[in-house]
Amino acid sequence: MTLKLHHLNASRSQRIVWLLEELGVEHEIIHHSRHPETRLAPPELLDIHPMGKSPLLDHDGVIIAETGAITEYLLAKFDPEHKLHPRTDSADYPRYLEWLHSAEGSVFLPGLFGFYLMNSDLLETPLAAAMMAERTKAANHVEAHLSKHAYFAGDSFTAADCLMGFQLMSTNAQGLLDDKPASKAWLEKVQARPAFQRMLAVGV
Ligand SMILES: N[C@@H](CCC(=O)N[C@@H](CS)C(=O)NCC(=O)O)C(=O)O
Repeated sequence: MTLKLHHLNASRSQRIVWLLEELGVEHEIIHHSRHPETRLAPPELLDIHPMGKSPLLDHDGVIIAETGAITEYLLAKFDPEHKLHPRTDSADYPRYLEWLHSAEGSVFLPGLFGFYLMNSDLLETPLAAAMMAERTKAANHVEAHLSKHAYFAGDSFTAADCLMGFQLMSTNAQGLLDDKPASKAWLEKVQARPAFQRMLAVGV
């Protein structure tokens, strides 16, 4: 069995590096570097998948793109004891699924749009203001949830925490968690995990 992750530096592919470390499954990381000016992925990723983006998982020659799909695939194959994902009959399952997909959906998209608007020098526009309002709404939603629950799916750490981690780390790096004590406390807690530290050692 061979399991390879095509990982792009400074990207949300680090969520899968972290998940692989949490799973403890043997794997290889293939590093790719962003173009220093455009910040785009190198063209060699286009030889692997038509979208040319990272993460890309290669399991025995089968290529899988999209973080949520890669996560569900890895858990189905390598987490038979459900240590990192609740069983479908668990009360935590609906919340788990919702956060797993929020990490690339409604909670994440306003920040991504904001990044594109900033790069295009369009921050002083009604669209940028609308995106900022959406981003604030999402950050408040995360904070309210983490004020009541230890982890995204409930009382236990799951893959949803790995996926939401990038969102909270980047929000924190921009100083936007300064008035969000529950989000900050969650971040400190998960950053102390050995698998998170191993992810950092891989080079994010
Ligand atoms: N929806 C995809 C997004 C993948 C994606 O956009 N990856 C970014 C890294 S954060 C990328 O490869 N960007 C470089 C490029 O588009 O050239 C997922 O969930 O994996």
